[in-house]
Amino acid sequence: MISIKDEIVLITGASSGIGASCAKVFAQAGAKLILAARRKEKLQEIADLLGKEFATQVYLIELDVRDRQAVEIALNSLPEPWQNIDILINNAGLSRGLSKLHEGDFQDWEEMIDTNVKGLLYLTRYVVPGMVSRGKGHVVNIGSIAGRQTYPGGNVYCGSKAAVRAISEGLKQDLLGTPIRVSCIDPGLVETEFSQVRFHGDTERAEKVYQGLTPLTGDDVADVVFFCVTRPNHVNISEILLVPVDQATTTLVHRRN
Ligand code: NDP
Ligand code: 8X3
Repeated sequence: MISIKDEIVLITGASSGIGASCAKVFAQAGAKLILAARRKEKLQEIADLLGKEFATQVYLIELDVRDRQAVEIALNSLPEPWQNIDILINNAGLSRGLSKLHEGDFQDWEEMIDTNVKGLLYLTRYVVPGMVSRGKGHVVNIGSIAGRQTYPGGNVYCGSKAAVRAISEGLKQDLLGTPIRVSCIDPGLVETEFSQVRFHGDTERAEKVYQGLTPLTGDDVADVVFFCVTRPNHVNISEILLVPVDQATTTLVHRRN
């Protein structure tokens, strides 16, 4: 296992769920964190907690990853000690709705594609050149089981995550010959704010997604991200699919009630 002490880790979507769990696991190991999301007050709470618990140095960016110019400005205006990003965790993402494609909502589609695909591309495009010129770096993209298996009503979300998978593979190929590593982590059901967001705050519907089964937690996924990043430098874990024991495929799940 390699040490990530004092490495600079940029995590998008760090205000909740998997991103917040990644922040904790990397803080515990002594990394310096750049945390990005739209809800700065949530980021601030996490930074305060990590500062108290692990004396973590944290730099916060209030950022909408869909806004290319904002991404460019945020990255170009990083204070000097924060500029050399060692690890990029492209985690910001969301699903909206579960409609049939031919009845789908245009705004939902745009939100998913702009966040999950274009946002990930923007971050990657602005961060990876520095990694290449320094000869050091790791990009971890959070994909999904949904990028491997489409389910009814999943159409555009599944398409966006299939794109994450293809983009991760493309980036790995394009970086061949450099020491930069690229991993795509594809979780199954993880209980976070994900379903709340998908169903626009309908808590009852969101809770049903996890009813009668034991879902993954954000911490479970963060452990896997941490494992990938701390392998020896010559080892690249290209992809991982992790699911709860109660989930076999996107639609085949075991519920106890
Ligand atoms: P959460 O809703 O708990 O977290 C999503 C994070 O993404 C939040 O921090 C949110 O922050 C951020 N985010 C959303 N849109 C934007 C944006 N435009 N700009 C910046 N940040 C944004 O869900 P999860 O933790 O579950 O989701 C994290 C990733 O994991 C996503 O990519 C999701 O697709 C993926 N995933 C989730 C699974 C699950 O079952 N939960 C399974 C497989 C993959 P804010 O609102 O403050 O901007
Ligand atoms: C989230 C998992 O199956 O709800 O990516 O789409 S799923």
